[in-house]
Amino acid sequence: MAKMSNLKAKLLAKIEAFRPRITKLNKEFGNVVIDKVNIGQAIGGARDVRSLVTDISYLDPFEGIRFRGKTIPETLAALPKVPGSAYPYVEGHFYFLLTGDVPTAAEVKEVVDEFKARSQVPHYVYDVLRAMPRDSHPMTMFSTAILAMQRDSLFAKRYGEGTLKKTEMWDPMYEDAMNLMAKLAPIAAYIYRMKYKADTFIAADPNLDLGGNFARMMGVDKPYDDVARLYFILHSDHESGNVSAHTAHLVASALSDAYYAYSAGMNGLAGPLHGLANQEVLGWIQQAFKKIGGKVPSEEEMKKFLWDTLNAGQVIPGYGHAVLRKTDPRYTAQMEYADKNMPDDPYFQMVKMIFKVAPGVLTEHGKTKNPWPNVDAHSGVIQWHYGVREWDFYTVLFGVGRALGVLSNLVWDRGLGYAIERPKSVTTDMLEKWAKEGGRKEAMDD
Ligand code: NMX
Ligand code: MLT
Repeated sequence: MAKMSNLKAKLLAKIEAFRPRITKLNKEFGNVVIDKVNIGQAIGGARDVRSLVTDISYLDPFEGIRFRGKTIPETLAALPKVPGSAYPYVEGHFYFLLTGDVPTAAEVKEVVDEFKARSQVPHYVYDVLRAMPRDSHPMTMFSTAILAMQRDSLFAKRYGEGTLKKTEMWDPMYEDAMNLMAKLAPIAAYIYRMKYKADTFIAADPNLDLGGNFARMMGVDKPYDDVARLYFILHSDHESGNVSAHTAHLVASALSDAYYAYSAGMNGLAGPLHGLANQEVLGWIQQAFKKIGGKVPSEEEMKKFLWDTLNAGQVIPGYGHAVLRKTDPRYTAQMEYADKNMPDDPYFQMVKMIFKVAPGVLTEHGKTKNPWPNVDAHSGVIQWHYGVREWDFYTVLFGVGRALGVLSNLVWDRGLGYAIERPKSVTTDMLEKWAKEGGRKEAMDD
């Protein structure tokens, strides 16, 4: 049997130590109530219903995301840095999300080497991508490429052999997650160069880390390697209820493998209320810039543009959030980067101007529960600054980053043996009956 990597051995020990906690909670405390559901939540997208479990990240409405208990600044400070860069290895963040431990430099190196060994994208994936119409959305291409690789799933293969025990399922899921994680950045760069750079490709450099190689394969000079590292880490995880993570978890709960599950998650990320918002923000900012005469607008001009958008029945892209009730710390991290590295960029000035006026306008508008910016309000502007100007590619970047958290979750889902997801539905007649009666009797008796 091949020697287990440090990461895999650590993960096995952690999963085995964790399992009794889940078993005990389920068996001894399964009836303890942690939430209740009202009609508004049943109709309104299950908002705030506590019905998912993850230990990889937690989103506090007022503080924002913590990865394995650490805030974004704490995470960036704690993880080992790429030599010559102020930013951490993406590979180290993956180790951290998977295990909850900050890796040593040697532990990061092992993951860097492992990803390299697993990074060869099968040729048939390129054939599939090349057979697609060139005007297909890059998210369609990305999702298709991931799904195409399902034939190589070790989980599906082991499951098909009929001898895979429930307690062993994390192992082939881990192998699939590692194989997929190693290939996503090269696939994304391939799509970019095929679609927008006239089919010219740049080979990976075996001496570079994931972020460095992504910048190289995209054909974008420094400091885009740091932008890539920051971007992938910031987008990695946002607890389990967001559309992309939840979709992947749901699909994998049927014991579908990581390829099926992650591709499905990407189809959710491609929606404008979720990951596509980053492409929408840039288009909207540029529209404003052009309409106001090719300059950074005054506060009054910006206010008018915001009201015009709202009065046209559209949302302000990059603002609002289903859980957050303050400025997204992922927005703040990008703001700090831009303040340091591109303070005079006119679109960055626009982002700042929007931040000045949009919360007031949205509060006056009175609909959204959160008038503050989310991660997408900023990200496109940084990409544009460094020459990645094809907006419709931006969600693919989100997708590469999101894999870090989602794939970690899928490994733990199988490690802890989480059940197939199957919430209960009711009919509108039932809702109307319970509305008249002031609640469902059995639920009130509980
Ligand atoms: N501009 C205008 N109206 C808004 C906005 C906004 N940015 N955000 C929410 N609303 C409206 C929303 O459409 C809803 O209106 P209605 O009652 O007519 O349906 C009302 O405010 C209440 O919505 P909330 O409860 O505040 O938000 P919800 O949890 O339903 O949705 C978002 C969250 C993120 C989908 C929503 O805020 C939005 O559409 N934002 C703009 C798109 C965006 O930035 N998406 C990216 C989210 C982050 N990500 O990366 O995924
Ligand atoms: C995310 O990163 O997934 C978004 O902020 C959306 C969410 O958390 O619901």
